Amino acid sequence: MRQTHLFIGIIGMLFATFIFAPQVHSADSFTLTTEVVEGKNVWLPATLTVHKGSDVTITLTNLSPKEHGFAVDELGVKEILPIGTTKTITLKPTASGAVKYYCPLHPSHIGGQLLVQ
Ligand SMILES: [Cu+2]
Repeated sequence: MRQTHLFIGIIGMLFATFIFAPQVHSADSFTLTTEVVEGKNVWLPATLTVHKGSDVTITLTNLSPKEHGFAVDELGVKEILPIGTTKTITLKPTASGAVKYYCPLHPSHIGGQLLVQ
């Protein structure tokens, strides 16, 4: 009986270790589209939560009737997407905080941010 309790205790501890172990995020991936919403060009989603030091993959698709771009100055990213095209980029955030992304072709285009944790 004592051995059964010991066995259950060990299994419980292993289970708890597995469940409560810190989650390690080594990769993040997102799909963004540029669209026209209420007459304004927008990248959606506007906020991407990513993890410092992880490889972030972003697939960009331009669904609007104009050419648009995607740029993140801090990470050296600048892409131009002709109408109806898709590009996949990868980046690796190295510092925590909010990093702005925007369309380099249209200052009025609503961009967004990467929240690096
Ligand atoms: Cu644009």
